[in-house]
Amino acid sequence: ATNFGMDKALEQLGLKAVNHGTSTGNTWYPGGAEIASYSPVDGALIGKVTTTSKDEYEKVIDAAQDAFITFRAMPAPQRGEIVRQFGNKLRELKEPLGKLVSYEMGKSLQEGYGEVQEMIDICDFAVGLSRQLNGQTIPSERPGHVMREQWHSIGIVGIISAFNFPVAVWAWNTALAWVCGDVCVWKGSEKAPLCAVACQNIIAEVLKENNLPEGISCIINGDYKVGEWMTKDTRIPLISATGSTRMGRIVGATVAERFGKSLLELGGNNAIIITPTADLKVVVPGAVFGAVGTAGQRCTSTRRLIIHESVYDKVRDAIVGAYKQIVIGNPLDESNHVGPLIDKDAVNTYLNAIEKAKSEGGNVLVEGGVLEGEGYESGCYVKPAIIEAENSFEIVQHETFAPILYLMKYSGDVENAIEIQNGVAQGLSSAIMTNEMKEAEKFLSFAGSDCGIANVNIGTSGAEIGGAFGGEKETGGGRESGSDAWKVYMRRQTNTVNYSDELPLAQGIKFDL
Ligand code: UN1
Repeated sequence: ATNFGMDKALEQLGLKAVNHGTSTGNTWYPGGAEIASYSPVDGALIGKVTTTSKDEYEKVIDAAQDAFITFRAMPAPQRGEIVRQFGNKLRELKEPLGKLVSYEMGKSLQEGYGEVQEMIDICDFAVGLSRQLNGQTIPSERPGHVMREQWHSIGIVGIISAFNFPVAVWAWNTALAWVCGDVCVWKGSEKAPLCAVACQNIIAEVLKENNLPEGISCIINGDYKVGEWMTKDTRIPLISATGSTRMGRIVGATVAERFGKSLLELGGNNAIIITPTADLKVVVPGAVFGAVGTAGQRCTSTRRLIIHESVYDKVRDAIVGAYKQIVIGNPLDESNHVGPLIDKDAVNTYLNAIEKAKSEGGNVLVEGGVLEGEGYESGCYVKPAIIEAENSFEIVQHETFAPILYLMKYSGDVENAIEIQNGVAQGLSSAIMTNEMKEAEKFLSFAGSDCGIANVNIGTSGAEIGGAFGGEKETGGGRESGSDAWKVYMRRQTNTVNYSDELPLAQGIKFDL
């Protein structure tokens, strides 16, 4: 039994008390042990999902391999039509799916809907892309020759995703992979297994209505061992993995060992530089939403504010003042700003990080802590904290997936702030707040931010799907979503065609027989 009108949403999404966690589309496999999904919102059991056996995994991969042979032969715009229908189904089910995301993961309902909107947007993007998987022609140095580049489907794409975006990250990958002619096998997060089943139900209906074979969209469920079957599997040419740097290091090495390709989307340690000319009207909402949105559990969450000493007190007071307005509570109630963390382990990690920051000399400006009492029974609701810290603190160098914001000062030129901003191992998202054109351009230049995302006068989180999403250094280097990120889902082929009657060799080489 669930509260907050969730019963209806679960029914609309075809979810039951116990669900199969293994599927090749419209075929579902019974699986073994069950993973129970408890809501961090109220601690209630939402449902259970069975895990995939090795035997079933083999059946899934067989189905995917077979489906690939059919699917890659379908014209790309026709595959785009499938994705268009999928996007329409998502429009119809935005409310229940957004609610499930909010209830199973804990993010605010607005953000749950926002996540489904990202799925819809990437579908639209992919539909257009399905007519633009263009290669280029290249001038040949030889007479009577042409060179060109083609993009071919790659095969099975293995997707490993995290709890924090339990539906959108899958869609960023699948919508592109499908128009590219690939088939997908998805291991969703064990912390949000019902989201994966709900998504599979939606796409399965589209595939059935179009008489498409099993294997185009597959899900598997289980712990890291199930993920390892995929990362070691030479039948899967591309693994797209989103999660911690710790996980990515293992996945990247395993996939590289067998010469597979990996697209890694790992941790961030995102900062906003606040310069003397920064506009507080922009700074405060940007920094606060960045730090407390999704309870600080986005890869793009704002973790550090690097503030010029001349405006430090003013900015600090404004941010601390804004934190007093934050309402923490049931994320399904739209009057609350911040919901719970994903689980009690996350709560402990959050508490430990605050202790660590204090022991390293951090000065707490806004106290953290776990909320108790009515409405907070799940034990997962925490207070967003603000701590004055040094960039060199070990805990500041580390990504803690929780609403903890570190404040630090810089003096002198923007170069000093950029050095602090770049002085971490991660390189996902970054921002500068300034009205000085030269500062903004320096920040965006080759000598500026070293991150995959660099923004001016907007915060670090809330990227649109149209851009390539991802980052450098320990963030893993992968790019997904918009721009030309689709190319990683295809294999590139260079063609040279000779339409002359001679065989001139390249580089002017003569080879007379
Ligand atoms: C993530 O946290 O894994 O830019 C992705 C954002 C979202 C995506 C975050 N569009 O915050």
